[in-house]
Amino acid sequence: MFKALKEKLFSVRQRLETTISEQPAEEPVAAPAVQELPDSPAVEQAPQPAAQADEGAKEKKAPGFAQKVVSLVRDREFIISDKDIEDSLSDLEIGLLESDVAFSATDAILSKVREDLTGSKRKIGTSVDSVITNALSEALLSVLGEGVNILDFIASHEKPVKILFTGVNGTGKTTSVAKVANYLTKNGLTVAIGAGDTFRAGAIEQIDVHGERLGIKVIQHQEGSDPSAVLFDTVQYAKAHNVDVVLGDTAGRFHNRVNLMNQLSKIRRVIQPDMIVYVDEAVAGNDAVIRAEEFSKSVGMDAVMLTKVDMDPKGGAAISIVQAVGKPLIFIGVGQGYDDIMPFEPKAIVADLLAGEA
Ligand SMILES: Nc1nc2c(ncn2[C@@H]2O[C@H](COP(=O)(O)OP(=O)(O)OP(=O)(O)O)[C@@H](O)[C@H]2O)c(=O)[nH]1
Ligand SMILES: [Mg+2]
Repeated sequence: MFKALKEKLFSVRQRLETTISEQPAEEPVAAPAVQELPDSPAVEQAPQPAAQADEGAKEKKAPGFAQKVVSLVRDREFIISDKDIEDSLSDLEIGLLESDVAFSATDAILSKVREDLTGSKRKIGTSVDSVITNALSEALLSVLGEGVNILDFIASHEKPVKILFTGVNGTGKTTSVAKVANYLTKNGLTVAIGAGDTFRAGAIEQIDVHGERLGIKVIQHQEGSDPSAVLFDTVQYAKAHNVDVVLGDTAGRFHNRVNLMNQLSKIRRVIQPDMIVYVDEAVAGNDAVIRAEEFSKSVGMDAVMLTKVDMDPKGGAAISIVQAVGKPLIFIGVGQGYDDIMPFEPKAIVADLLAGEA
C-alpha cells in the first residue's frame, strides 16, 4: 500500500540523513568563559558565565547571520539550519507532488518539516534518522489529523446511528456500504441498509444482492422513487427492530447536477444522518480532491472513505483529501471483496509509511 510514496519518503530520509550527518562533528566554539575565571573556587559557578557567552553568541547570529551558519556545535549538540536541509526538502516536495499529494498539502507538510528540523538540536550520538523520522511523522500527522474510530463513534451516538454514503458515479459507494456493513456486523453490531440509489437502473438489485450474501436487511422501494422515503423507512425499520446502525446508499452524482444535489439535501433534512461519508477513489488523484471540496461546500461531509487504494500505489490522494476538506479519512477500500476494507488509523499508516524501504 502507498508503495511509491513510501519509496519517496525513504529516499528523502536517506538524503536528509546524509546531509545532516555530513556536518562537521565539531566546530570551534567560543572559548568557554569559565577559563576567564582562573580563581573561581567553585565549579558550580561555571554555568553562569557560560550562559552569558551563549547570550553573546545569540546576539552575533541575529538576523542574516543565522542563515549563513551551516551547523553549530554547542554543548555537544547540532543545530540544524535551513541550508542543511534545503536540497532534501526540494526532493521531498517533488516526491510528494509526484505521489499525487496536492500543492496545499505538500506545502503544509514541507513547512512543518522545516519548522521541526531547523533549529532543532540533536545530541551527538543520537540517531539522525530518529530526528528526521520524527519530523516527517509529525508533519504527516499534522495533515492527516487524529482520525475517527467508527466503533467509538457508533458507541457514543444514539441508536440507530445513521450513516449516509455520497459521492460521484462509480467510485465504490455501494461496495463500500456492503463492506462497512460487513465490518460492523463482524464487530458485533446490527445493521440495516437503505437502498437509496433509486436513480440508476440495477442499483437496487446490486445492493440487495450484497445484503442477501451478507445476511443484512435491505430496505427498498421502486426504481425512480424518492430516496428520502426509502431511507426514512430504513430508519423506522431500525427503530422498530432495535438495529444499531443504518447505512444509506445513494446514487452517484456530480456536484453540478442541481437536481441530484437538491435530492441529497432533502435526504439530509429528512433522515438527519449522524455521519455523511464522502466516498471517492484513490485512483482519481487530484480530481478526487477537487470533487471532495465541491461536495464539502454543497452538502457537507463528516468523513471520507477512499476506495481502490489497492489500485493506486501513489497514496497522495489520502493525504490531500483530508487536508482539503478538513475531515478524517475513516476507511480505505483495498479490493473488491467484503473484507477488503481497513479503518484508517493515521498513526499506524504514518508509521508504516516511514518504516523503511517499500
Ligand atoms: N479494486 C477495487 N475496486 C473497488 C473498490 N471499491 C469498489 N470497487 C469496484 O468499483 C466498481 C464500482 O463500485 P460501486 O460500488 O458500484 O460504485 P458506486 O459508487 O456505487 O457506483 P454508482 O452507484 O454507479 O455511482 C465495482 O466494480 C467495485 O467492485 C476497491 O476498494 N478496490
Ligand atoms: Mg452505487
